[in-house]
Amino acid sequence: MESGPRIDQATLQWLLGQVQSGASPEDVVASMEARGWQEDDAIAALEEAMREHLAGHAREHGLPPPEKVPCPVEMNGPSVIDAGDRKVVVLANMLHPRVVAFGGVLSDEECDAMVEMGRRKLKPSAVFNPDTGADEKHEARSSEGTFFRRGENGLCARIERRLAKLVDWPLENGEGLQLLRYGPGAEYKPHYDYFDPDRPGAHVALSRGGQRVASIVMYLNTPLSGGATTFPDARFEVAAVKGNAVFFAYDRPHPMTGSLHGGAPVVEGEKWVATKWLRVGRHL
Ligand code: PD2
Ligand code: ZN
Repeated sequence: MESGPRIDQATLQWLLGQVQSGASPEDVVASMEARGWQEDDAIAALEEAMREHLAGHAREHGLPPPEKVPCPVEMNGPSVIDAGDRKVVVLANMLHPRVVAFGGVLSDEECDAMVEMGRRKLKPSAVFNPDTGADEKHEARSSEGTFFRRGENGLCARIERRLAKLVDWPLENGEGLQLLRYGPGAEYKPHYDYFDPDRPGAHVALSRGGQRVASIVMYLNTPLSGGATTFPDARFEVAAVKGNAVFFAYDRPHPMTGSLHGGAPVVEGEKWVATKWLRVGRHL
């Protein structure tokens, strides 16, 4: 991740004073330009000042510092996003927790092909055990699943390129796709997707690209009933509709992100999803 320009303490304090006195970011940049700053440098300096400020605030309160997270769309931004080889629509956009529901991320044919590829290699789903660093079977997950390496085949590679463009996050920071099948009654109880850094096994997961900062769950079919992705803190859920997806981001490994989420029980029929997790750094 880029580190931005180093700014001196006096500039930092001046910038924070401006923000704290209620000046909008546009106003601050305009007054910096009036003092001879180039626009790009002014924006980078303001961003750095805000990062410093938030990291200091986090330290004071014993919280992990916030990381930069993907931002696929601003509030009241475009309703359609160009994801390279496909136009994707924005169905819902929430700031806290940070959740975006997308329509038409995958075509019907792509969904069907993913299901067929996954069907051949399904196993009972495992959960990362933060104490041992191993993936293990867990009662919270009654689905079956499998993984594809990044770029494992042409379809995975195409979807990965599209997702990277859609959420504007480097392809190399993405884990391979995970495919899950839930039968009737199967669910994924509410959980966080980040790794708890205080647990003994976390370093195993963190050694490959650092923290997870966002997840994208793509629906590969439409269950007859149930199977929504739920966000209990927001009392919000995203219905599982074939080809659609839900993106959610968490800027630090802490419940304050409100990113607790689950896969509600499938009431009737089955549910297939593909999940993409995005790391702060390159996942090698
Ligand atoms: O299948 C889902 O809706 C779901 C819900 C929560 C998937 C995941 N988490 C996941 O794969 O992390
Ligand atoms: Zn999850």
